[in-house]
Amino acid sequence: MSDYTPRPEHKFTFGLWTVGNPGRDPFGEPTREAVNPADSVRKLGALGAYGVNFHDDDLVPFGASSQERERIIKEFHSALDESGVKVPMATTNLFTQPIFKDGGFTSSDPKVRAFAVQKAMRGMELGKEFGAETYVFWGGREGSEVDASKNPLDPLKWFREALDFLNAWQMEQGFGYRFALEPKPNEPRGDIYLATTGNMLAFIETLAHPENVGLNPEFAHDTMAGLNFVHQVAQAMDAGKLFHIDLNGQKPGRFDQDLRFGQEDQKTNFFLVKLLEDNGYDNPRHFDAHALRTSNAGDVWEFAKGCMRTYLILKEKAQRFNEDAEIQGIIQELNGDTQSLVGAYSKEGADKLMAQKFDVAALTNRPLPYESWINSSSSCCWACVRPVNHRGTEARRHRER
Ligand code: DIG
Ligand code: MN
Ligand code: MN
Repeated sequence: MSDYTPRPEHKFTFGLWTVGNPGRDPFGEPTREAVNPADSVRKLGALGAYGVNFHDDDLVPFGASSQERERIIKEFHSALDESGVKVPMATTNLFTQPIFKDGGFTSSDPKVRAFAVQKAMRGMELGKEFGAETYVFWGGREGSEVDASKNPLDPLKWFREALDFLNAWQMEQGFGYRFALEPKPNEPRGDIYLATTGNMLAFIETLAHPENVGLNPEFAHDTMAGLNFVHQVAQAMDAGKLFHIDLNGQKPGRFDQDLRFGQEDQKTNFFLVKLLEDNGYDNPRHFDAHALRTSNAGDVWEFAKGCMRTYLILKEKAQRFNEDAEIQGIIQELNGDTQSLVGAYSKEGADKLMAQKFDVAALTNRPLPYESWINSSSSCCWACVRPVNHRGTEARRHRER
């Protein structure tokens, strides 16, 4: 029997806002009691999680007194020390308070923009209090419903100004943060600026210090945009910018469901885990997901266990995929010719390429046995990719194979 027990070395992390989500939604009141951040830390530690992340307001409520802030910080430190749970990432809530109703960094009001930058500075100080190394920026309110309201170039200019200021400041403070920008196409705004991983990658290169600014792509967000999330993550990885990742479940064409990792598109989840593990991704596997509103307090921790267990099952399936002789035989047939006939430019290479003769008919008719895959004895690998243990005859068939 495989061991799907999460351990800190797996680097699974959860936001306080995930396991602490009280079940409120736009159409309904909370279905669960609020969870004390220190209790979340202890329970996540007991489940084998590596870390916990927070928005500033998740830990220290907006407007809390300095005495309350000190008490909370002391209690949180104790829980972290007792459990060994780390704080790899922190971020700022620039989306709940009404002041940000028309944006924080991209508000048309310069005082609101300045207040948002100040709040982010204080959030960075709080994150550094607990050793956070990555600072995420998700612009939940950085968008519009009325494009007549502002020149679309201004929000980009204002967002850049905020990030360049905050990066220069945190460098001067010696915080050593890496910034991870998180795209989303819409919700809660009608449209959100810098909507996808590709938009963010291009935007990063316009910043004063792009070197320590990368991506925090989220499974649900690029999926909402109708994109192949694995391809998005691969491009961030190719650019050396996959600083963090938000894992969850999502049906295409729906609002941001933030479902348990593996609850929906397990095939894409499989290829995502395969991409991360095959390429040595070594940053946190962050579950930015919520238990269903129907879950009671106990079921929330089953949700947390399910996120981590799914990842470990898919990680094992990816290893089996890579070791399966029949699957690798098909891949060899498809991709066996690994040479490059173009390569780095040279005059000789160009002359040779111009003179080369190609057998277009043969190249056109080369077999691409994608369909044969499903009929191979390994085809049940798609079945056994499902993050569940097979029962009865299916289990025996898998064991005997
Ligand atoms: C939403 O997907 C956002 C917020 O939860 C948070 O700012 C960020 C970090 O995971 N994801
Ligand atoms: Mn989301
Ligand atoms: Mn997220």
